[in-house]
Amino acid sequence: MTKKIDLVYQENVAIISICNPPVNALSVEVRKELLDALKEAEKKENVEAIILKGSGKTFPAGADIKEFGLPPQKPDLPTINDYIENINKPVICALHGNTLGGGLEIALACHYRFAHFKTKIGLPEVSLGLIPGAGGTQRLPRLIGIPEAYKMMASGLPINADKALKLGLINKVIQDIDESSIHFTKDLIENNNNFIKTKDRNELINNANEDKINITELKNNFKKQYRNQLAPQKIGDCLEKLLQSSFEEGQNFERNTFFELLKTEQSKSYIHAFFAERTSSKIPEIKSAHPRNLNTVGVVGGGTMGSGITIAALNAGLPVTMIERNQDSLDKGMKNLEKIYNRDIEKGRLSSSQVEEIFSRFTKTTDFEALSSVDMVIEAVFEEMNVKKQVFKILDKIVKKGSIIASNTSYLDINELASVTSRPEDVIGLHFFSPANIMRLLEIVVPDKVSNDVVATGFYLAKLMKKIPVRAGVCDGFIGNRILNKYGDCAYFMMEDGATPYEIDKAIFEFGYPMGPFQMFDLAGGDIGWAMRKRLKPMRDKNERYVHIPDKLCEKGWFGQKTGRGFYRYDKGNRRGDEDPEVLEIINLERQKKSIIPTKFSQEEIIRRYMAAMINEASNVIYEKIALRPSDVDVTKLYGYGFPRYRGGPMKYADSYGLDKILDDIREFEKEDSIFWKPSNLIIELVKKGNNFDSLNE
Ligand code: 3H9
Repeated sequence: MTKKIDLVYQENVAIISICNPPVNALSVEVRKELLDALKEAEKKENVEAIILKGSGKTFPAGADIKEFGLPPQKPDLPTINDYIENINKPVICALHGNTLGGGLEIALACHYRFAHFKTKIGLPEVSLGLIPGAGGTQRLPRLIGIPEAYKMMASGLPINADKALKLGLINKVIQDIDESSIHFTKDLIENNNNFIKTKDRNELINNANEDKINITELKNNFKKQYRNQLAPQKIGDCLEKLLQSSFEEGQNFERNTFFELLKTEQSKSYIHAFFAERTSSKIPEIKSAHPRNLNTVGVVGGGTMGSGITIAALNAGLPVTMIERNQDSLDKGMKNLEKIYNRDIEKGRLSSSQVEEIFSRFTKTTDFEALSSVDMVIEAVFEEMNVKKQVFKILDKIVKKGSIIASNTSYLDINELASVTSRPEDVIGLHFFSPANIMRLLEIVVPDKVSNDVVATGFYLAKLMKKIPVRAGVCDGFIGNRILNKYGDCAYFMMEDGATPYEIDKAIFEFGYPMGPFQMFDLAGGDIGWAMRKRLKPMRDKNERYVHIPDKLCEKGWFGQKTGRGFYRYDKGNRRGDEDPEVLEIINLERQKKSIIPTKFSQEEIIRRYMAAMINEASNVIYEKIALRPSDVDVTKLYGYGFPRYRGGPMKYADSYGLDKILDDIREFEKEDSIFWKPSNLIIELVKKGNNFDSLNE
């Protein structure tokens, strides 16, 4: 086994490097060897100081998440941190890369902390449903005070080295890890510097009462901000303990709380999401092919989607040519871009010179010929097969051999689009989500004849754009929208059967979504769903249940937020929307027409049906190999549709709820409507075998 720790001596300084690529996670081997190295360096008489650093790209980015859930193995991290803190020689850590979680907790126990100017420093345990479990909640506030420490731990967001210096978290920002840390360590030795252990720094804690720090109030604020999440509240409990007891008692309390959280469904779901999003780019095509050259991109369309895609490509460092059919549309596209970049400048996200550089890579024209030499064209024109086919025919004639022709369609058949070109092997679907410059999900839709290197290029583009790619097969709506249509229908059925749109939205919001389905329909624009329903009408089984209410609203021109009315009223720019009695009247009329006697739906019942519809269709999507694995469905729903991350995604939720119970629910609803609620074969098979969705994630 390769060594995880490297110990070298440079005159009177011991240098310990942690080598466990890719992120130097603190696995049991690392911990064992680290403790041995610390003991050895401590014992050496001529050693006057110890430097601790990470080799390669980073200081440790945390505990080894793969070990969570396995029986704990000694030595544990708190023991190592206590050991470091109690060494009688100065222990200095030289931080770089991503100093996160357990990595930062080691640093907090050291006597001095130097950080390379590019270091990111944070305690992201909340993003795994956990709290820092190796002294972080007790040491960080002793260095930077309770409010700042609570903010860092509850948000999980890293700070940069300058901010860390300002807060008092580190002692020095350095330019070079090796030279500067040795140089400053020698300074410390020469000046015979006395250090104070972090656990003994009680000044900020003792001042907490004087400073009127109210942890209950902070906890309440975070309760609102991090709705339904356990860990931010538990961090507050640890901070209360910090004020009431000794360091050791505080640390024990923290440790117990950490293990308590590790057992929760929330933490398991978060950890599932962590690995799911790193698995989605592991696809068969990449094993056998390399990406094609991707140095220039063309975008056809300057509307909302086209502009968003253009910005995503520009921000990824690519030169982009935007095409529109006339000057007027081109000017509108340009305005879209300027609006977003001006906001970036206003908010300090980009400087004027950065934006200038970005625009120097941007070309706009109405002449398709300008695309002749680009490596990839992404079509983002009106969502209508014939319009897209026209564009594809033109592109086929113009773009050079070997260029990739991609469509941003969110529903349409990419095989059909590919068939109008002379090179279906170059055609792929790249389904961006709106706003495309912000939303991280990218469905990469793989038609029958596309070549593997084109698929690999799609995944490469996602990486350049820092997006989360998910491989999808061709079907109406691919993974995300196909499933959305089913639970959207389920929401319509509940509305027609007796629940108001507002009751349904409230239930879904409380389940953890940022908004309910009717708020989402209003935000996206009712006309989009309406167009899709009209397109699918000829294919619809006459016996299928169909709810006319959304069409009735569309017939009135009520398309949601953009028209001021939809399922909600948006008077005078009110974007939250008010309940609308006229909508309730329309619903009532429709119920009367169909002789439906309204029934009451509890929140629990709404969730039960909504989730069953979602999971059943998701299961079909996996069964038909539209999604490669259940975790890809989870990633799609987490990143594109607002599924609460602390529930891990619909497939993880199904496993937690019990697949047999899901099947029971579906069979119960099947008695009302055997077409809509036909149980998925995959669920039936899995339940028969006593398996769950996770068994298919390998
Ligand atoms: C903690 O520390 C608890 C303590 O308070 C208490 C303990 C008692 N473990 O993300 P990437 C893998 S909780 C195991 O693509 P990047 C990852 O799966 C932890 N594996 O790289 C991937 O594997 P693969 C607190 C890990 O450069 C590969 O490394 N820390 C871990 O885009 C590359 O990862 C965190 O929550 C890990 N800790 O981003 C930080 N981290 O190639 C978690 C990564 O097989 N990590 N892997 O798919 C991150 O946020 C990002 O990895 C990081 C680098 C920003 C560091």
